[in-house]
Amino acid sequence: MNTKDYIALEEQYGAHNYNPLDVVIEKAEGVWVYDVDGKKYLDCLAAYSAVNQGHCHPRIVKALQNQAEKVTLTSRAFRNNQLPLLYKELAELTGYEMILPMNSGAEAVETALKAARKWGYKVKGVPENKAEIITCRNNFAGRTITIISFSTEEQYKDGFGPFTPGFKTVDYGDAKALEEAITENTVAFLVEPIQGEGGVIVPPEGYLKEVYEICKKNNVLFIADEIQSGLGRSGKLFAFEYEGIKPDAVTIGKALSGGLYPVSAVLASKEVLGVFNPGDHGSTFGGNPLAAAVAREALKVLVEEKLPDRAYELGKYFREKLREIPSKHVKEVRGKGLFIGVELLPEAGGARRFCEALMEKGILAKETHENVIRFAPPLVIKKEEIDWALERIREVLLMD
Ligand code: IF1
Repeated sequence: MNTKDYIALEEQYGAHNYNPLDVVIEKAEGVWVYDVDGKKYLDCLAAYSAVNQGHCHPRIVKALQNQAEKVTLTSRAFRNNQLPLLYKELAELTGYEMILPMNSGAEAVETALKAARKWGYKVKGVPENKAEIITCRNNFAGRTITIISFSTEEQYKDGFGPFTPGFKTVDYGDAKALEEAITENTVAFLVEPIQGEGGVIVPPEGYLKEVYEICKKNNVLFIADEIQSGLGRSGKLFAFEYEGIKPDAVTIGKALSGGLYPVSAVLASKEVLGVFNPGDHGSTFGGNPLAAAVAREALKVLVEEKLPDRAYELGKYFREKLREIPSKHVKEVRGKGLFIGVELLPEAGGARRFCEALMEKGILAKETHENVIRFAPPLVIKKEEIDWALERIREVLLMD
């Protein structure tokens, strides 16, 4: 079978909830992926930052294999010997005292929202069913009905109502808007320190610090969604570190497993996650020993290979070089670490055609929000591989 055959099968049987590039990948290693026709590509998406450690990192594969031969799933009706070790290692690495493990990022966000509401009622004293949570325009936090209830992207909501009440949105980057939206029933502010799907939007310097202080002043939980920006992607372990704040709760996922397994979690204080009593919340696979073993090794790789520092240095280099390309199409190059967005001018005709041209030259990148090309390779990328990519990116950005 070749590329066309696989695409035909997918088109025939699969729901059409995606419009992927026509590349059929059968093997991946590090920053390189290989399609069924034997063509090689540099992966500049890293599965939306789930593969920060590089595809099929040998140490994480080994951890998966070893654990898979012992025990993979016990349910949380019983205990296992991997989860407590993940808890300890995550707590020591991040400085948070309590963790609730889930599987997908959306489940971690839902968990954080439930914790915030329950904290509002049980600790802050907000009247039952009156809790309000504030989010930002152009947020992306997952695809569940509650999460799309606060999305500002019409397509993500179309046909999925009625929506979950209790959410307000404010402009991202506008601290005053947050202050004005807070009421005595506000329990939390959920924000991405860098908006990924929103187009790799970095907020104004000082914004996160300002909104953090506003939350503190109003006894409102500050929840950072680091599912995409976290775990090294931004050039720090967490993107919120750039502003010297410590959120009340953090959601993580994606690279928590290095792309080997769905693993996510909420990190918070005992005051926040302590609101859950046995039976309040859970998940069949949440906290399973296979996930825990994989996540433990994925975190060790992140730390021992100094991936946040690599992202910081190489990201700075990548962005500088992108800015040097004299393309008539480019409006702005932005980002932090290896979380890079190249925004094109409207007259460039949309980012998709540039991603298709990049694919022809052996680079896989993804457009976001029409006019932005996202460059977010695995953090194990080498400088010479960035140079290899820059040559081709230059050719594409200089096309008509
Ligand atoms: C898709 C987007 C990115 C996330 C943040 C929570 C989640 C995500 C900041 C939910 C997930 C994924 C979802 C995936 C593509 C990708 C994505 F394009 F959809 F918006 F990265 F920008 N918070 N993002 O970025 O995590 O439940 O997916 O594990 O839905 O196509 P999840």
